[in-house]
Amino acid sequence: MLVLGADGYIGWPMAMHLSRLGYRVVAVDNLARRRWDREGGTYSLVPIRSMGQRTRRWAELTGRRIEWRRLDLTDYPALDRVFAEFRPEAVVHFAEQRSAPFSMIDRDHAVFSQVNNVVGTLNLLFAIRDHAPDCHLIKLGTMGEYGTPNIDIEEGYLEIEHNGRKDRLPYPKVAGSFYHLSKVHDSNNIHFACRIWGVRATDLNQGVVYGIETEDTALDPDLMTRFDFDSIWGTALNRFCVQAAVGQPLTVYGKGGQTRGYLDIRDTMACITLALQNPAERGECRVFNQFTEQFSINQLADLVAEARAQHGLKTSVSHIANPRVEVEAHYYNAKHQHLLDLGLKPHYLGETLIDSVIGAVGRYADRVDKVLLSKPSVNWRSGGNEVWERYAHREGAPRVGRAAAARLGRTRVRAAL
Ligand code: NAD
Ligand code: USQ
Repeated sequence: MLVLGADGYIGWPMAMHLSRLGYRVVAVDNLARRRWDREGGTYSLVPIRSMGQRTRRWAELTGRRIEWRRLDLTDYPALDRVFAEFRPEAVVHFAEQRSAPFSMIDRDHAVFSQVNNVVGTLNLLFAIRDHAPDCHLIKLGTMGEYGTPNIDIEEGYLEIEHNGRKDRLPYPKVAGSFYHLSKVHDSNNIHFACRIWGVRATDLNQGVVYGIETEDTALDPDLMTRFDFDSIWGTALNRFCVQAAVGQPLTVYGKGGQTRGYLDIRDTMACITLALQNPAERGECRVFNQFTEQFSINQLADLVAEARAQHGLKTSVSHIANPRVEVEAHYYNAKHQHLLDLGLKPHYLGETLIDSVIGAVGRYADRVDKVLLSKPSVNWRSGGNEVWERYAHREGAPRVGRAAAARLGRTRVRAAL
């Protein structure tokens, strides 16, 4: 079993989870995410260990081995060698640039995000065709591929009747950033590979994931996974919990009616395991919407405020100018039945918010850098990255900022092409 993107927020807990279940796990990552952090002055609120330290600690505590390989998916010869060596039965693919704001900084970051994600996934499809044609590809897509249409969102496909004829076609996608669009392009490529080569694939359109504790990350501090809170990598819910903990108002962008699907990281583990244990057929491109509840941003802010109020703590909320171009009040009804049918037993945010997010944040509140938490740094119309610029000019700052970021983007894009 290959877990691609195994150094990431979800990938590391997933590698441990599958190892615990008895799979032989090869953990693959190019450590790009740690480089992007160094470049932008961002960091995980929860201290995290290197992959070498993590896998060693895992083996010490459980007697199970996770094999660790540093590899860039856009480097086809390297990917080809790993596939030829392991011929995996299944691949869980997390290894992409996953931040919408990062992809909107400038041309370089948009091009980089799409080349990294689309080329990486395309390479993977060829490696499967040539070395492991029976392998089940489990690909992390995103609910953001669909955008916010004014009709119900189905799971991947839509029955359409047009001019008296009917067909079942991929659901129309109107994504909201160059990052989200990279996932749409991936979905099209995966669908095509299933049709022409008989690849078996599950494309998981995942909602926003929250929480950092799984059975395995809780075993030892060396096994913890990352928690992002800055305006490039931190999701709204993570940011709200940290803002509240350090006494800053919660930054709701615009009206706050933006509604998305959400799930607990423990349910991510369960969903991917269910997909793995109930594989797609050869030639099938199966799409599951992977989330358990939907909330608007205003509802998230209220939930955080209510959870804190139970402990006598006050929380303030501010509606600030929206840096993104998105609909701020809309219809949203997304189906998510397939994983429930396979047996998913969801955790719910209202029941776990205090334990799974607020509690963890409280323990690390003294590590919070308020500059990173403050107003958004990337504007959808004009791009730029204000936070990085401020970091670049700070005394003792690492060599970060837009120029460095752009240089990195150019180098990586050239290398990938
Ligand atoms: P993450 O950034 O923490 O992890 C992604 C990992 O992939 C990083 O460790 C990075 O170094 C690696 N990577 C990126 N490009 C690579 C390449 N070319 N070769 C090898 N490794 C590469 O992200 P995450 O939050 O764990 O998300 C994992 C996946 O799930 C992503 O594809 C993301 O789009 C998707 N997803 C995440 C969420 C969420 O809320 N976190 C929601 C929906 C979908
Ligand atoms: N938002 C705020 N305040 C903030 C930050 C964000 O109101 O401080 C708003 C945004 O404008 C947006 C909504 O919250 O309307 C969601 O933004 P987000 O940053 O929480 O999540 P998003 O950019 O959609 O991306 C995250 C992950 C991404 C994943 C996606 C799932 O970073 O990898 O694909 O969630 S989904 O949203 O379903 O597409």
